[in-house]
Amino acid sequence: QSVIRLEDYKPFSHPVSTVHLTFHLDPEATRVRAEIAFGVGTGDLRLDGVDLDLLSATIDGVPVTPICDEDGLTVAAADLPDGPFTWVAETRIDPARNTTLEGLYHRRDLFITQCEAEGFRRITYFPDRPDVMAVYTVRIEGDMPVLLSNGDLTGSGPGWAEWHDPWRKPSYLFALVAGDLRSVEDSFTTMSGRDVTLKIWVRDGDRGRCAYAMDALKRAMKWDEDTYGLEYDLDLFQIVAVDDFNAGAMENKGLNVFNSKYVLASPETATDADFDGVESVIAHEYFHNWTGNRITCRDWFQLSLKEGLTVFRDQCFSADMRSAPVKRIEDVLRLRAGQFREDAGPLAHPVRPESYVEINNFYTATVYEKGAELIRMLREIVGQDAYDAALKLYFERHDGQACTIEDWLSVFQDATGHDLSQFRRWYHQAGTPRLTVEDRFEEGETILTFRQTTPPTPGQPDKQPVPIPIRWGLLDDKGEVANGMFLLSEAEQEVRVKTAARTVPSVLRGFSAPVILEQKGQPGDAGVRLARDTDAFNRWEAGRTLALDVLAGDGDPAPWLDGVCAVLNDQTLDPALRALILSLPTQEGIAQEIALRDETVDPDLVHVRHQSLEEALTSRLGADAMRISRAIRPTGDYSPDGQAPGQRALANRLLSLAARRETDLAREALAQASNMTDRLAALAPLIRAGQAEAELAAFHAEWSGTDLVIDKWFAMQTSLAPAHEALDVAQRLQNHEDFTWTVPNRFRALVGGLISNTAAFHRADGAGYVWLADWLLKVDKRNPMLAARMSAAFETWRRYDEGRQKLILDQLERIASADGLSRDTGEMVGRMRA
Ligand code: B3K
Ligand code: ZN
Repeated sequence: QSVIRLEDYKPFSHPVSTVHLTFHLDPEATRVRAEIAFGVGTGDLRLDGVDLDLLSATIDGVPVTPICDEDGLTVAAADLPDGPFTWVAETRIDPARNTTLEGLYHRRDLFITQCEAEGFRRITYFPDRPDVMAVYTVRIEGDMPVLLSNGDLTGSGPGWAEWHDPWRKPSYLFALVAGDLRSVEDSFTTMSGRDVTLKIWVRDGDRGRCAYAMDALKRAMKWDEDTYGLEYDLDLFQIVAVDDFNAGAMENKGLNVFNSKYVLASPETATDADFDGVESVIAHEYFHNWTGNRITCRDWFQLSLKEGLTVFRDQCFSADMRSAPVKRIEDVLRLRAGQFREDAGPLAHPVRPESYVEINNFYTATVYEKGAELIRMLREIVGQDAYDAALKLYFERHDGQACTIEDWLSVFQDATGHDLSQFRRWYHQAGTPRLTVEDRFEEGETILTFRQTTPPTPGQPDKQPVPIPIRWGLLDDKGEVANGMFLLSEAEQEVRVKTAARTVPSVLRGFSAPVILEQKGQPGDAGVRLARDTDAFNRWEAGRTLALDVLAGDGDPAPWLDGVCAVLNDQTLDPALRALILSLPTQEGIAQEIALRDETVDPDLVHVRHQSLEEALTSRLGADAMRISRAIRPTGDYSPDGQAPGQRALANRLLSLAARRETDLAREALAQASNMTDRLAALAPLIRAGQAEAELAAFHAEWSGTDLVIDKWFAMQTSLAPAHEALDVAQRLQNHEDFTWTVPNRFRALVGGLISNTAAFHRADGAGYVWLADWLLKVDKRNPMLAARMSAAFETWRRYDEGRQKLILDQLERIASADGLSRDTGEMVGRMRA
């Protein structure tokens, strides 16, 4: 496998100014004419191209015969004019047989493109790299009512349309969508008074489920103006929802393409979490217009330049739209579940990687979520005003450019005067730093001693200290006596605070840095924080600490039970926060904690402990669970905004506990449920108890044909079925007539659902591993990106006992030695086995 290295970066040989594309759309034989204006350059002309039939090529009108190979073509320098020249090539492609869902593909009568990272080379020969930017004009010919591309519509007639995007862009932001689509229209007036037409394109029949996405889009546009002073820069902004998509969505200039999961939502079909997802993905893709499109990446090693920053921006947006502490807790849960897990295993890599085989394998939790944490820390270190000044300078200095993370850090240094040389390590060092804190009280002072280490990761045996912003507070029995922010930059440092007596430290408030905190306090400290920390995040964190003492060790459940019951009854606390505090860590979270303690993870034991703590909480609450659940459940019309989702979350958490004893309570709740959130919450205990047959059949009958809901029907069964039955359930469902493994959403629902059912996937006999490997081998032949991504289910193999380790390694080896394995999956499996 050939390795691409950051150190080998060279600018492209020839500048490009304009690109004119003409598409004659045909499912099996689309012809693409590309006219590219090249400027004066040096050396051969090397263009990327994959799975293309070259029909003709000319340079300044004179036919040329380039040397073609598997990845592209070369025109020797000797055959190129001295001055600028125009390249025209005609290629033929087969969108119907393109099963990779990269480039131009044809599914269910729609033509769809996905060009990031390297899909454009499946459309025509081109320098398919983000630092080659050009102005695109596109003509589409095809017998379909809707023919879309980037920018503004400049002309159209029956069977054709022409588009022009005035903004220079890299090829990965090119998009085309064609087919029978309907739109929902709205408009937005920008801060400078320009009217922007907004269109969301969906299939006939789906227009009724676009209102929330449209509303989120308008709120995101306004927020970016208010918060960053950034205005939209075209007269038209379009979103297309498609059912066959590998990613969540794509920020193509002026024409975002979305997985329909992040557009279509109604109270009957989408849960509160789905509404949240729509809001944040709509915002994320819209925010990319500045952080990604106007300022893009020089090369794919810089991916976090746009992704980390854009995730951070969408997190802040969502925090402003709803409860900020609750959003922070959700973001940290996600960070730990995906990124801490990745950082602790064989796939660990820095936020700015140094090499890759297949770039699609680096659209990871580390590049996205840890990348966002780094921006958050920068803001923490320099302060909000300096952060604002730095962002202002970033857009002034780099608008229209393809940049590096170094450029970004230089802007921060120049704008704020902070020396960020040590901060760079955060981008280059993989692994999650461990932070320990010890406290002592001496002569009228509370002394906090902080220490940091970062464990070795693949290719990086030795680590240097990183700057860790630590927000802290000190609590006594009346409340908070002091607080502050400390920047730990050395391996060990102390903070001294004058206090009258010993206080209880609350450190890393708001999760001010993406580290694993080990707190060597006194018994009872966590209970104090859970009861009265002024920082909501650390109240939640204290509950989690107490729960993990029971779940990952042999701690006494009483402090956790006492603490969370007190919280439950605190009417002054946001119900959403109470619901989070009342929830146990996931089995994945427990496994991570056990692994951190250098103990072997036994998935069956984790499952048993998880169940018994749920049981203990159920007993403790007794009749209170249903009483409070009923009292807090919102009545009246469903709204995904405001207090209602938090109230539902708490009501449903309590229902899940109460229904452990009495499944009839879940049946009753199901009968009364009037929205998808409540329905799924009521179904879950029945599925867990293996008593949902009739209910699942009724659910299926009601929603047959509504793909996103049928996805849920598959996912809830494989993810919630009792561990010893779940694999059988999955094997039965994969023969269901609605199961189409070639549709990524459906595949992820069933297979991803089973993987998330940890005790089932990690069955001691290895049947779960064999089953997944069979699927990966099958999917890899069609859609390598999807298979490669799913293969990360195996990344935790070192956590388990020798028996399971061997069973997983056997499957990894079997995959690695399969004929015709893709570069994508080959790289993943190779890294996991290394
Ligand atoms: N930039 C796209 C992701 C593309 C995935 C390519 N494998 C969506 C996003 O991050 O906004
Ligand atoms: Zn993104």
